[in-house]
Amino acid sequence: MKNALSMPRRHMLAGSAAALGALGMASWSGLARAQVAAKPLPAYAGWKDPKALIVHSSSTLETRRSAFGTSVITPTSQLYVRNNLPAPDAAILDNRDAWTVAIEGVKNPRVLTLAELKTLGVETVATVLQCSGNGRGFFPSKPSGTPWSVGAAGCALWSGVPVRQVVAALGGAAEGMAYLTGTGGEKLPEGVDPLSVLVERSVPIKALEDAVLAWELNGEPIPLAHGGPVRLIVPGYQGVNNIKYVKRLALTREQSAARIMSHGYRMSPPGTKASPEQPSVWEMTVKSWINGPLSEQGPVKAGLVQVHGVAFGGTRAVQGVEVSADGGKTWQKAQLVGPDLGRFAWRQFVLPVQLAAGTHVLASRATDAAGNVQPAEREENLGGYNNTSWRDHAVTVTVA
Ligand SMILES: Nc1nc2c(c(=O)[nH]1)N[C@H]1C(S)=C(S)[C@@H](COP(=O)(O)O)O[C@H]1N2
Ligand SMILES: [Mo]
Repeated sequence: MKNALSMPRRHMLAGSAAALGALGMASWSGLARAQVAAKPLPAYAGWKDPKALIVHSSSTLETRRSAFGTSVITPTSQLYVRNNLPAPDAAILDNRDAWTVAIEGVKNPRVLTLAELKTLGVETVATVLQCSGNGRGFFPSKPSGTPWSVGAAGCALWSGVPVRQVVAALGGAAEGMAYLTGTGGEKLPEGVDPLSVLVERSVPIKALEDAVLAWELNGEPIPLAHGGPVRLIVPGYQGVNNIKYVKRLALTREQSAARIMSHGYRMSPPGTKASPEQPSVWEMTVKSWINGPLSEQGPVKAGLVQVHGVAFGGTRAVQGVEVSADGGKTWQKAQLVGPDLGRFAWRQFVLPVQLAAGTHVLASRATDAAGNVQPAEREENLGGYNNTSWRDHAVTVTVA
């Protein structure tokens, strides 16, 4: 857990560096932890489980590594939250069925209410939702943005109407469309260029085969924090493409001109400036990490332990996972456990290991159905996106 301390410390520095001036270094990290623990959940997410979450800010809540457990679905009360703009007023949930989504770029464009969308089809998909900045906290370059560890991710069930059925009901795609573009329903701050703040993202049009306009999350109407009344789910694609409180869904010729599309969320090589020619964060790539045992709840007992974690392949199924108990020198095949909820969901894996007293570095490395192996090293980039490095995600456990 090499970054467990650097995150709260950095977080605290932004807030109250002056207050610490009088304190000795010994109380530094203890106070940092206490302050983070004391940070309350924001009102729109006040129903969440505070013990399972790290509150980075009112718009960034991270699931604790120790909270992921060994079953497949992440409970909604523990799921991370990331908002680029303040969430809309909760009043938008007063009459969910009256919420409208403008469907454009089809032969017969229409504004449909949620009640009307519900007549067009139903499908449920299990998918990993992961912020492209998950793992940013492990970048030594300290990119700006939330220094997430592993918890800007979860695996959840989304239920709604397949986008392909909505498109078919409206006469099919108009000619020449290349992208599926979703627009968030937030109220934009005044006095700024709307394109500089609008949450609008485009994904390649092929994504509409699997995309869903969802109204339920894990069997309940989607809470405001997660994009209710209606959210665009693009299974296997990085979090930012899954537009919350979606107001417009368009098939478009070009990518959105919003800054979050043109310059934000690009894989910009170090030393460059973000620009539209660089790859956007679209499909996720193969990744895994260990969730237990962890030393954060105290020393692990010598003897047999069940090393467990999660693995996913973006739009591809997980083929297998290997676990190392010696920092990546030797690997053993782990067992996939729990129900297989389809290629977009994560798999839990486990490997029984005998651990002697001492310090051990546990790592996991997943392979997807196309044979892509999770890399040892992260791909350096300005924004700290798409960190899939198994080395960065290794955990150090102290066995007593
Ligand atoms: N309308 C809207 N959709 C959005 C966002 C947003 O700020 N507004 N944030 C995106 C980002 S960056 C992520 S990682 C996910 C987070 O989803 P969650 O808060 O449900 O975990 O939503 C995406 N969809
Ligand atoms: Mo994100």
